[in-house]
Amino acid sequence: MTGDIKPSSNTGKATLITVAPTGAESEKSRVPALPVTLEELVTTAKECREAGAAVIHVHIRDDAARPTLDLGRLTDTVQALRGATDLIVQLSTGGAVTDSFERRLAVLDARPDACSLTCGTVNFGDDVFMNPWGFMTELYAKTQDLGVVPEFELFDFGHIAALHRLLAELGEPFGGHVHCDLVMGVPGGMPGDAATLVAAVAALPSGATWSATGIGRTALPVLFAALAAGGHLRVGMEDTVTFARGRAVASNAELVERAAAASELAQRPPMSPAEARDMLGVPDHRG
Ligand code: KMH
Ligand code: ZN
Repeated sequence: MTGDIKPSSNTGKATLITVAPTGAESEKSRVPALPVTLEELVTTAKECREAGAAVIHVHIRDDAARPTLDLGRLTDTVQALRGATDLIVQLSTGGAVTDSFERRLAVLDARPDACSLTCGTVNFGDDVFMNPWGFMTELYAKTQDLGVVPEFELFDFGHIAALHRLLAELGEPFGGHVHCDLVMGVPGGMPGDAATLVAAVAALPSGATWSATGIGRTALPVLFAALAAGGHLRVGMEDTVTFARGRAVASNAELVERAAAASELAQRPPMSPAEARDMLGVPDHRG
């Protein structure tokens, strides 16, 4: 199962920065800076593009700021983000832990550039984030049919084994390139530390590129470990709402700015969306 990708294989290359601005877990009433309306999301997207992001990982909310997978809203969101920025628009197919498989599959009908695809079930705090094999394969086949580029979300080592099986049984993804995101530090998933990151990267499929994100207080250790190991970065208020001890995140843009500054220090400056499309095999559907 162990791939031959080297932890340093991206060294010297630009850094892909993905912003995950909203998520499904934080409440607007507790986190006022969270972008929940379409207008707030578009403003956030423009600021984050300016700060160095190339991909936006999108969860949306309803009029009461609750997570929703309403197809009309998702379609409008894809169009609005495409109209306002050149970011790669990646819709979440994870949704909230309460969302049905049917609604999660239907997300692709909003025709995003890309989508998340989680490679297994994981304990998720007090909840369970369900991704059984049958759902994974149906979702993957639908990405291939509709021409949506999947990003493989890996919360634990078993997910890496499931990714190998998925590729072996269903073939390569649309776009021809495998890109993974290590989601670390979820209570119930793999820990967010350097040793775990290096071990996970060593197990990825040969030729895959990868990003990493650390949830909560693992955000910075994972960010620095990912840069040191030659990986790419995901940051945003989906994953952390604390900028430093005792100081709330003021905006998604400041998280992207911090990631971009760290990338510059590592001499791997942020990648443009056009460069990211080339690396990930994502067509440009704008006009
Ligand atoms: N909200 C989590 C239950 C994804 O976007 O694909 C799932 C999640 C993963 O955020
Ligand atoms: Zn998500």
